[in-house]
Amino acid sequence: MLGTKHGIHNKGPMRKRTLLSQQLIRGGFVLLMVGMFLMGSFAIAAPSTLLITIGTFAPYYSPTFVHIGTGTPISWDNPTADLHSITHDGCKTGERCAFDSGPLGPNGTFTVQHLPPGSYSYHCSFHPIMRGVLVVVESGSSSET
Ligand SMILES: [Cu+2]
Repeated sequence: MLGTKHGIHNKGPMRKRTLLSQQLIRGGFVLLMVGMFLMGSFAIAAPSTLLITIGTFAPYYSPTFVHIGTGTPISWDNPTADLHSITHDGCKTGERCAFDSGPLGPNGTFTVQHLPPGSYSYHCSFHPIMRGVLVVVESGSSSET
């Protein structure tokens, strides 16, 4: 009998405690979801390739100016019907040649990886009017303009 009474008396606080823990669990779940979402988007942003599209008209390299963190690969797509190249200016001036795609045909893609930090201006050897700039910084962040 005493046990049953105890049981009844405990029901009130027990239920409150259960509700509180349910709310805590729900709150924690929401935080977990937000955390997973943020981590997911960072995970996608860091290693994904930055794509530059070659065009027949200005801006010939789009985006023309790219500010990128080390470790992010950069790819150029050539959807035009012409041959183009992605040639670091250093290859022409006799300085260090950081990258040169050579002739890149229609639907061709050229990818550069593991560029050391620095500023790289580049051009198209077929159409010197086509110019672009890569700025590589020591970080995982990247942006484009
Ligand atoms: Cu070109």
